[in-house]
Amino acid sequence: MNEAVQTSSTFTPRVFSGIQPSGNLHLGNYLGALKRFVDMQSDELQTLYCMVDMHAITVWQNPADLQQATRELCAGFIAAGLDPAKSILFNQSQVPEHAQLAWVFNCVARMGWMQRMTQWKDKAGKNQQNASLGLFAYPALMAADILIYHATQVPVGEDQKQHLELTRDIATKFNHDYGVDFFPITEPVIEGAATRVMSFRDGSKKMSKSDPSDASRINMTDDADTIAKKIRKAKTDPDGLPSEAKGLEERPEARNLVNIYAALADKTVDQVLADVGGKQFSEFKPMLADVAVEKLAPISTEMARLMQDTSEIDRILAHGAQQAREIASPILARTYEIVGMVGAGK
Ligand code: AQP
Repeated sequence: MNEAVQTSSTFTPRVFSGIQPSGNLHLGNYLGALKRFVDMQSDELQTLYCMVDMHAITVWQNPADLQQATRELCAGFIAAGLDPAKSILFNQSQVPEHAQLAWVFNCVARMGWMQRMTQWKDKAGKNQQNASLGLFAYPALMAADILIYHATQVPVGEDQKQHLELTRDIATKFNHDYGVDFFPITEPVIEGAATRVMSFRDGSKKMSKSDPSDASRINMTDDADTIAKKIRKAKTDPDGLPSEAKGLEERPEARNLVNIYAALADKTVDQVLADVGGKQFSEFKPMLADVAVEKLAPISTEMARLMQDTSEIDRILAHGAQQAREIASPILARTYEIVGMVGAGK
């Protein structure tokens, strides 16, 4: 047995999360995930952040675009404040243990569990027969991404809550089926004022990379003028801003803009409304544009600078993958051993 691997229910705290390199990073990814990744980076806690390129190919990706998006995402991670000396930054495909553990989890998870996933239903739409098998199995790979590191905490946006619950179900069933206490029951960390950033065009839809309307989102590569213009044109209602959060109920577009302001300004919604209650959107939108440009423009400038030297980005990713494999490899070996595979754990 591999003694280096923790097998008790008191797991050392460790953070893992990932983002797909499937297009431009947007404000939703930043506030729901990336900013939270940076907040959790600390000298006391091991943090692993991944460009999940294997998830990205569950829907068609042009190979050249995937390469560019993976490097750009890494540049975005660093520009937003992740430090390769403090956090392990890598792309998923360079750590084959993710796919290897995912196969074991494909044999633990049940078809019915996957069929209930709202992301599967949304992304496959009415044409499920034509969707990739990878898209269906996506949550088992996500469980492997997390559990291959025995990660105990996963910062994500609200939309990933169901996948995190499935990760917990897979860990529980594996532990139960094999009579072990091997995989931790991971906690989702869904915190902050903007855990679900909505589209600027429709307050009932989440801001997303795949929305055909560029005006629906702020991309992390947008310049200051574009950011200000998109905020100016964001859908709102005719009323002014309330002084208390309950005044935002039934007003999804207004609530979205206030949430974004609060998250960018590192304030609570109540603090923001205490300041801006009574103002019209014609006054509030320029305030929001100012804080958005102040926070986002330096990130996009730094991303562009980092992208001038992609060999340095590739070096950071290769080094991160090496560090990640040092953690993943003994956990995979022990998993194989538990499952009964001959030759494992040697
Ligand atoms: N609108 C959002 N608000 C808050 N958090 C969000 N996240 C995504 N959209 C929002 C969080 O970003 C992290 C990485 O997401 P992802 O790229 O891996 O996958 P996604 O959720 O599928 O992102 P998109 O933009 O919605 O992509 P498409 O359009 O391809 O579906 C996750 O933590 C997610 O919660």
